[in-house]
Amino acid sequence: MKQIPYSFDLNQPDFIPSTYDNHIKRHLSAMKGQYLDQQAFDAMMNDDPLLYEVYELQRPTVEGELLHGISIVHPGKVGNEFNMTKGHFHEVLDTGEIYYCLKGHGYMVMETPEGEWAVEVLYPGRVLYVLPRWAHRSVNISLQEDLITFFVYPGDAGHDYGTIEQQGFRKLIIDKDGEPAIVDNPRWGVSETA
Ligand code: S6P
Ligand code: ZN
Repeated sequence: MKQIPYSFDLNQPDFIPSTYDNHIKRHLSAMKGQYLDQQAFDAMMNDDPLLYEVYELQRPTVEGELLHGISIVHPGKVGNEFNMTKGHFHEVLDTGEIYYCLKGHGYMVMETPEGEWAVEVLYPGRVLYVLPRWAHRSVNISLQEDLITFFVYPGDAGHDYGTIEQQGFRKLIIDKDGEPAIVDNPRWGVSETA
């Protein structure tokens, strides 16, 4: 881990950081219970495709530090739902996060424990502020291009994946006649993994 200030490049077309410490790959098998179409999910599990990747610069997970890196959601669908990240609350719920979209076209699906929800559009040059308390999931609404975002959030934030794994998000993003549509998740709150 670097002990002096540093800089790095995010170059087109892939925007992979010129220096990084961790490369995380998430396959379909990491998303059990999150996609609505269970049959489509099971059929695709033979190949267990790579859905998204994260490149992280490692920093101490303490207050005052900023964790940062690149998230890449590959194009595709499971049933008629677009590829997406697992999504999470931060363990320290009162933690915000900034996303800057570098490439592609996506939605950030967000919700609070109190039942509010929001969807913001991501496209190159667009900055998104995820407020403290809001769970967040990136969805790639292009079937051709990667969705690539730069993220930064406080070092002590931590991640709570369990809540989303158990209850899902209130809203799903589906392909409706070639257009992305925001629909209610009929299984919201119903545990698939318990
Ligand atoms: C971390 C930040 C992103 C996500 C990444 C993958 O707080 O929100 O780095 O980790 O987009 O999503 P997920 O939900 O699998 O962590
Ligand atoms: Zn986050």
